[in-house]
Amino acid sequence: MTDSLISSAYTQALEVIGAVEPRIADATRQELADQRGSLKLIASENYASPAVLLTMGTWFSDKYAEGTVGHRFYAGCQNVDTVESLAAEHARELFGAPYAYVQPHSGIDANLVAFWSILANRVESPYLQKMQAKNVNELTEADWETLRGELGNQRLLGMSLDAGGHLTHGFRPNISGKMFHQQQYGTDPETGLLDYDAVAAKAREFKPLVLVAGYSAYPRRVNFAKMREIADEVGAVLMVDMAHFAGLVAGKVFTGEEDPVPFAHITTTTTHKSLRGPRGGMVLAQEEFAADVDRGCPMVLGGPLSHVMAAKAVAFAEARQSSFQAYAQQIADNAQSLADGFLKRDARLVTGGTDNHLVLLDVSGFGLTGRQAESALLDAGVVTNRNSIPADPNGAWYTSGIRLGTPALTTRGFGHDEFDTVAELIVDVLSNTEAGTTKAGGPSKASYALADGVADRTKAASGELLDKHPLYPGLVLG
Ligand code: DSN
Repeated sequence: MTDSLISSAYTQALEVIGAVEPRIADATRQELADQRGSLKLIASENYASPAVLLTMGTWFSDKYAEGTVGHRFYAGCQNVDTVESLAAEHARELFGAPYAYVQPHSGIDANLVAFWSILANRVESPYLQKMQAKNVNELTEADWETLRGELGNQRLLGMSLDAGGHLTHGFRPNISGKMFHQQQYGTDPETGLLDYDAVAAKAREFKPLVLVAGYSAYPRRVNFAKMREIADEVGAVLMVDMAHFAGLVAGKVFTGEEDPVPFAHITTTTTHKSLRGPRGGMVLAQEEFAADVDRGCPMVLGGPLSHVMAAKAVAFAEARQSSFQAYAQQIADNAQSLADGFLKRDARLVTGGTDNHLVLLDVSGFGLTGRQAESALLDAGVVTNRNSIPADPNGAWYTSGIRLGTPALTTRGFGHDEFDTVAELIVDVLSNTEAGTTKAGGPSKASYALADGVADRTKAASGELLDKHPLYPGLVLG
């Protein structure tokens, strides 16, 4: 697609939108300017291609298509069938999966589909059929108690949030911690690394129905063959949430025992992180779970977003090109450069480094909470998110960490030198930020003071990098 075609497509689209609600057209233009002008280091974000973005803005948005390909609850779904079949076919080929379900709207939805499928597949319960037809958000504590009892009090073991797991991996307040009795595994307190023997010991003792592997803030690779061995030993289903690193699997950076798809009974993902597709979710499964996963909609999901499924197909087609493998390798190389950049400047990283797409910077050495660090960095045009570190004394709200990922800036063309400079800029900002005090004069976990001039010099330095690697270089809005 030529630059002028993309420019004119967006210019004209914004004119059409602006004629109805100019403030939305303005906000859309501003969002592009903001994304172009800041260092985006949020590990779960990326920049989708114009082809993926354009695919989402069509009349497929107007079609209801509950059900599955060839088996819909609405008439007139022949073109949605084409779209969904193509997206699933690309996904199966890309990941070598026997079965792909491309309807989930998000990662949480994909995980919910996986949980209900595992229960439906492994537990005989007429009550489950009844519950599957209900809106889970309306269930009370008493309903959950009854549900857990009716399902034989099934158990789930997942990685804890502060060790890098996700809310949906059995965090007690999340639905995953309500439908199952849950326990969590952490990481080694000394090394911060996953301790497979400790996971196995916990699994032997707890005997979960579901063992969840995968993470959203763990800066290391996981051996999924070992996780499967543990699951098999205790008769558990292995579910892997690869949302963060799906792009590294698709791009063949994670192969062999680091590729979850051959080892997991069910693999879930989002499609918009390192995979660089539209915002959405997906479930990959071994054949034995296919029929249960297929009932995701309408059992636990609303009608599929056909325009997003179309964009998933386009993104997966992109990820099947050899250039995506080079991109994925560069994501991992860049994370290494970023980690090295911090370590040589004496900053502390959880686990001492990275071998995936993210680093977790412990900001307590700068005398800051994650919240203070996140805010000071944002003032300097560096977009990150605060994150708990293992056994975090500041909890999940203020935190002691900053999570930084390389997928987005790698899309812009950043390489080793640029990421070394990014580490230098971040260390400069944090070294020049002081924690504030509360009104009562005690230490504050939120307020901070960034020294004069630091934000300006950071923006000037990052501006040079961003100008060298423009976002959507040929896109000029008229
Ligand atoms: N929100 C995603 C992330 O940032 O990791 C996970 O849900």
